Amino acid sequence: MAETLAAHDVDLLYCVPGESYLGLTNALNEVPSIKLIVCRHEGGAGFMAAADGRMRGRAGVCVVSRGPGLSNAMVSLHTAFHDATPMVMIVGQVERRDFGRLALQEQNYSRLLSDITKGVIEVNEPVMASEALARAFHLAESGTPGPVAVVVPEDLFDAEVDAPVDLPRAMPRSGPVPEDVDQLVAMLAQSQRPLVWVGGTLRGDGVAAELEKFSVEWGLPICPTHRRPHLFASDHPNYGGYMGIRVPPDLLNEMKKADLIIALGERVTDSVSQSYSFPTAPQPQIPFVHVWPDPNEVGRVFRADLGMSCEPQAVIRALLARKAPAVSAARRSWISGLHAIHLKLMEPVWEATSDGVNFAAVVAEIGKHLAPDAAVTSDAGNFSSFIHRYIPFRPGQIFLSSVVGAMGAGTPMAVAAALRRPGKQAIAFVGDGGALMTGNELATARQYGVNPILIISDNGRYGTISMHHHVRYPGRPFEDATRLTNPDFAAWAETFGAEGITITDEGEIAQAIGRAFIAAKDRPVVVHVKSSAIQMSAWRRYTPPAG
Ligand SMILES: Cc1ncc(C[n+]2csc(CCOP(=O)(O)OP(=O)(O)O)c2C)c(N)n1
Repeated sequence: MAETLAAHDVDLLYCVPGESYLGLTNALNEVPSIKLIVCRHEGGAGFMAAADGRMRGRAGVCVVSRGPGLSNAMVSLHTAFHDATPMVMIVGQVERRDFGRLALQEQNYSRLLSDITKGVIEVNEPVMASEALARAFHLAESGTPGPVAVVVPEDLFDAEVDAPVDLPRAMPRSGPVPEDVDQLVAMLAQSQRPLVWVGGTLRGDGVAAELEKFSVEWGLPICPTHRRPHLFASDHPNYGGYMGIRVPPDLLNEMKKADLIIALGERVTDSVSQSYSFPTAPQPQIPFVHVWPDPNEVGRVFRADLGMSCEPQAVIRALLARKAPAVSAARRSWISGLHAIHLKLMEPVWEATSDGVNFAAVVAEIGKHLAPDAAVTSDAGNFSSFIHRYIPFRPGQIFLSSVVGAMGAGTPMAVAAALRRPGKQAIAFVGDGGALMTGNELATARQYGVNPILIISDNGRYGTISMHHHVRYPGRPFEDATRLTNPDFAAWAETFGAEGITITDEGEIAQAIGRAFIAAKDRPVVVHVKSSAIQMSAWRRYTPPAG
């Protein structure tokens, strides 16, 4: 199995050790090309593997023990499944002779993981182990990418077999059929106001440059979707706005004047479709083209006018091979109108806050320090709205997060980014809630000598939930359901051997953030920001009732 992993180019293997797979860690002694990264919680290990899968476009790999280990890791499988991220999770199972006896930590993984994996492969014959892993990689990476679990009984790891290592299988890539390209060309020719949404399965060598060329030659506004802001340069004149959760009304109202939506490699979830209202599900109110590398996904929720089950990059290439019509004046003004709204929304202006730092000011300052190849990760929470509003992302940078909104992803994903991209910036944004869910992976960063920067927005509560409470039950008290008593996060950081920095006032931001980037040259950094709770998000403020 160790050799099969190496044959699949696995070089980092995330784990929390377990007695159920000792045979594998023992065998890894003989495969030095694989580095084992021992984490502090299986949720952290799983999020690191998911981040690795997204960065490489190949399955990230995680090994966990049965029962409690796998249960801890499930949050990452859920994330990878929804996010269409390739991932392989190896699970050490009870010995074969004990199957079904409810032996220590035994679980039925085919049942348990059926809704959060693409497949569960149970290996019961040693001779099948290599083949099972090769199949798992293939399943994880092909079609709609996703997580696959490989369940291996403890005794099987020690069995001697004479079986060849199963090699990686050729990845089938599908292109568009010519008739569909003709139809798309005709739809584009008729459209005055198209929108192109780009999402997570838009991938492949050179895709950023091709997308840029496509947008210019065909006169198209490009809108990165929820949590994919790095797919198109925010300052490019064809950038048509960020299609995230709750698009601000000024931008959304303009977007709704579109007469064609082309979703390229975007599933079009409720987050992106503004709760299935744009486009409306199941019947889109405007012509809708859906491109996704899997026929089971195209047409699953929306009745697309044109459904193309192929690689989104192949569609871009097919259109670049055709002659684009001249870009009309109407089209130009549509694109520049959208872009102007986008620029206006991104302007670095914010109101003063009296109960702590406006997190907008911190995020905008970090944006100034980001290298062209920086990795930025985000946990789930309202603080992330500032990232999408105030950081002008561009290709070359990478943004990692749980698109399905799992708290706890931000810190481990930054550790994984720092491990995968040595010497490059890795910045995690987390809330005070998420910070203590997986912040312990700072120890993993220390252990392996990588230096992510964690920016913790401490507003003293699970702020997102406060906001939802406030919106849904106006006038009703909600503080007790969401308030948090927090540690001194800078002091907490120091106990890991990280640099701890605290920001309590806007006047301190520039100096503190500058110091953070310098300190990260030789150790991890935690910046504890005492954030305003009144500034609930980048778009919404709250006025607490008197008294
Ligand atoms: C693992 C997990 N548990 C619970 C939730 C529900 N949830 C979404 S946002 C949020 C609060 C986040 O609080 P914090 O990290 O402090 O960030 P803030 O919203 O205050 O900016 C919660 C509890 C979730 N998304 N993921």
